[in-house]
Amino acid sequence: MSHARPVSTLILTCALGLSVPLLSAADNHHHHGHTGHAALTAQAEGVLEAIDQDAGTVTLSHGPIPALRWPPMTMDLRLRDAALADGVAAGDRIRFTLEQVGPTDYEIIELKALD
Ligand SMILES: [Cu+2]
Repeated sequence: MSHARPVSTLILTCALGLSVPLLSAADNHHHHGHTGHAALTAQAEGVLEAIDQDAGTVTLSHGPIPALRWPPMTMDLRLRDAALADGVAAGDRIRFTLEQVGPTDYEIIELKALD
């Protein structure tokens, strides 16, 4: 393992990069707080770097995610359900779906290994 870069710094970078576009998108959207609004989700591919079963998180390297305006990066993400990591292992190429759960907060709601 050669994880020289602290993951927390990378998450912060990710969140900072997101805050401005998300705020302006919210302004344009005229959101009135009604329920039943579809959650923002995005699908992407990457490499699973590590699984933390106890914390319910994974570390992954993902390619660009245009829907979120994310550049390629390595980051930690929370699993909606820890069982999502049952069929995958560190080093697997994966496809995953993120759902936005807060202003700069995302959870993995689907995760599966690619061939
Ligand atoms: Cu990221």
